[in-house]
Amino acid sequence: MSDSLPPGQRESKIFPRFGLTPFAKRFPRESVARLKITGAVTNELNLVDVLKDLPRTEQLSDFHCVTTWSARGLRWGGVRFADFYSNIVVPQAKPQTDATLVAMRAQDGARTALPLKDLLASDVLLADTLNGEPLDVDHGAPLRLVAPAHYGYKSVKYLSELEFRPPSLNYRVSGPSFMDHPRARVALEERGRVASGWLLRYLYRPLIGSTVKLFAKESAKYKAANANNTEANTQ
Ligand SMILES: Nc1nc2c(c(=O)[nH]1)N[C@H]1C(S)=C(S)[C@@H](COP(=O)(O)O)O[C@H]1N2
Ligand SMILES: [Mo]
Repeated sequence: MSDSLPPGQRESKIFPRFGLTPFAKRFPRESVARLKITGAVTNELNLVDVLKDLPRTEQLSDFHCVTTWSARGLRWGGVRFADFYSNIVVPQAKPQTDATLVAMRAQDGARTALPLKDLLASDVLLADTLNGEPLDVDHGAPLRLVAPAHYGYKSVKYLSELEFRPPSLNYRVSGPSFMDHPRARVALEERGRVASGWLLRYLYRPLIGSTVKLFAKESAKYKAANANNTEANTQ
């Protein structure tokens, strides 16, 4: 967190549920935090209750969506990715030394990647709480990545798989590949792969309002349907 916002960002008073429009209707299939560790590792892992027994931390950070809205001062709780990596991934999965890129996948089908060195930064978390409450489904329950120095699309919600791989740009991403910069650092305005960052500001900004509305509408529908199910189950 700092006083001024990164280039091209504007403060949003709310922290909206957000993403590429096809994802508005998609939700996690399960509420248990399971995480697969796959790829260039000696042992693939199928972890359940991922953060159990790991050192917990809380941090305040701003959240910057590539479309230019920023939510400020979010208090995330969870485990530092670096602690998860050194306590679980290294001893149990034994990644190969050239596995320096991590492809991330989510229960809703979202996918992106970050270099391992970016994930090992001290402000990158595997988070399961927000502002002192368990994560809501809107913001990524049961488990999400939080990488505040990178645009929001790297902070994968409903995280389900980490694939360790040798570096290459050929991993598949959620949307058109030009929209996914390999590092997407906010401070350098790395919004997309080809177009210059400042140009994308003007292309993305007009889409914010309708996207926020769509994501909120689908979330309300999903929550209403779930409330009915829960009622039916308890009768
Ligand atoms: N699984 C998943 N992760 C995702 C998205 C998504 O649609 N699905 N959207 C991304 C985008 S573009 C942003 S800005 C943030 C939004 O996080 P929020 O919905 O908690 O505000 O999540 C990112 N991670
Ligand atoms: Mo975003």
